[in-house]
Amino acid sequence: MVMRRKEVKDYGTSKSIEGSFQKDQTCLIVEDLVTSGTSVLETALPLRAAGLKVTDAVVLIDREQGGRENLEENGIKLHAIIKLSEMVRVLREKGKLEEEVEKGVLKFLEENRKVGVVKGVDKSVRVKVSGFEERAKLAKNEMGKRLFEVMVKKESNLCVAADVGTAEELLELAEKVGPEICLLKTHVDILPDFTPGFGAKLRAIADKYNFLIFEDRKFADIGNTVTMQYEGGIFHILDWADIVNCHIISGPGIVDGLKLKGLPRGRGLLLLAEMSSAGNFAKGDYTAAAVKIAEEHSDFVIGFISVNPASWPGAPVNPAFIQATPGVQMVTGGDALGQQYNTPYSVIFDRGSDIIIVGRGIIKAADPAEAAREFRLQGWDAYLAKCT
Ligand code: S5P
Repeated sequence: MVMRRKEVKDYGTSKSIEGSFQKDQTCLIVEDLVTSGTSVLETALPLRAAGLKVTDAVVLIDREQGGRENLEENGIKLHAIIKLSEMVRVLREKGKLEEEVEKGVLKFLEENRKVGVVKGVDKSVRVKVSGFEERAKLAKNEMGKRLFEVMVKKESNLCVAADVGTAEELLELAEKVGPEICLLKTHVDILPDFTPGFGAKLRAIADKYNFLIFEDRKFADIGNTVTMQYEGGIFHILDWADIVNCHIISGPGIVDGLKLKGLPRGRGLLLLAEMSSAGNFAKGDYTAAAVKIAEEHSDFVIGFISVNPASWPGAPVNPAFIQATPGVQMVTGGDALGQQYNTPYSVIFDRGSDIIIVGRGIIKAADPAEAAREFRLQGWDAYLAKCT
């Protein structure tokens, strides 16, 4: 028997699957009940990623709310001991349930027969999603277009967050994960051994493996100040980062400022429309404002850092924009400092994102190259599933 840990607190050392198993063995999932199938799918993901075959799931109760269909779409046959509608019928026959309760339950089931994997997403009204090739043609910014093209060429919608301790480690990591990624995300201000030559070294690796460089600077100041922060200081971000991002807390002037420097150099900008951390304030009107600013600056803005763009008012938003989502691990959970994780499938398929941003799930893995490959496959499969 193997067990999936629902919450993996320390991703560096703990394994998400407990128990003794070998690659290619078949694993049966056992759950108490199934509603939409999300929980079973979230269990299947890391099991499959570890090389186990998952083809069947046994549950006691099928609540008949789309679980069977959702699982079948993901190659898992559901075996339920009893359906909820049968259960209430038996209980009623044995005089253990009031007729009114039985009717209420049956009415609820009828009204909620097919739910999507994520609450509020009705699969029956899901719109067909355009592929990245088509969307590349819509992108107004050259860097946005290039990113779509790299994704298609490499069959990768994986961005690695290279939050390692030194510049040397970062360059080593870039070599290892380079073949699997479309984007490498950096935080240069955490590197104690940063030198002016860093940008050129990273650029050489990016060119070798055909990925883009995204400095996660999260600019947040007024337009005039960010022009200096972008171009100057010791990091000279403008010289080597293809893409940067900014908060919109200071208003649209920040985009004007960054655009002034970045657009002539062919760079692109992502706006932080949502955040992955618990209790953050980037939601509702704030998110809507980010979309508006992006539309007004679509020559420079290539898309958003987002968490659940499928739930935005008026979604889906303009397909010319790319959605990139942090807070991704093979299992849902979080860290001790507010980070919240969703699975690649849930991020791409259910929440309507395009790119998964994965940090510790890859950089703390025993074999980052192998972990990157696994995340790439999961992310790309979810994208393909969405397109069909
Ligand atoms: O809302 C956000 C936005 C970003 S860019 N939440 C985030 O976690 N990020 C970044 O994504 C964060 O700075 C880090 O570099 C990465 C997530 O890393 P992980 O180790 O939690 O996967």
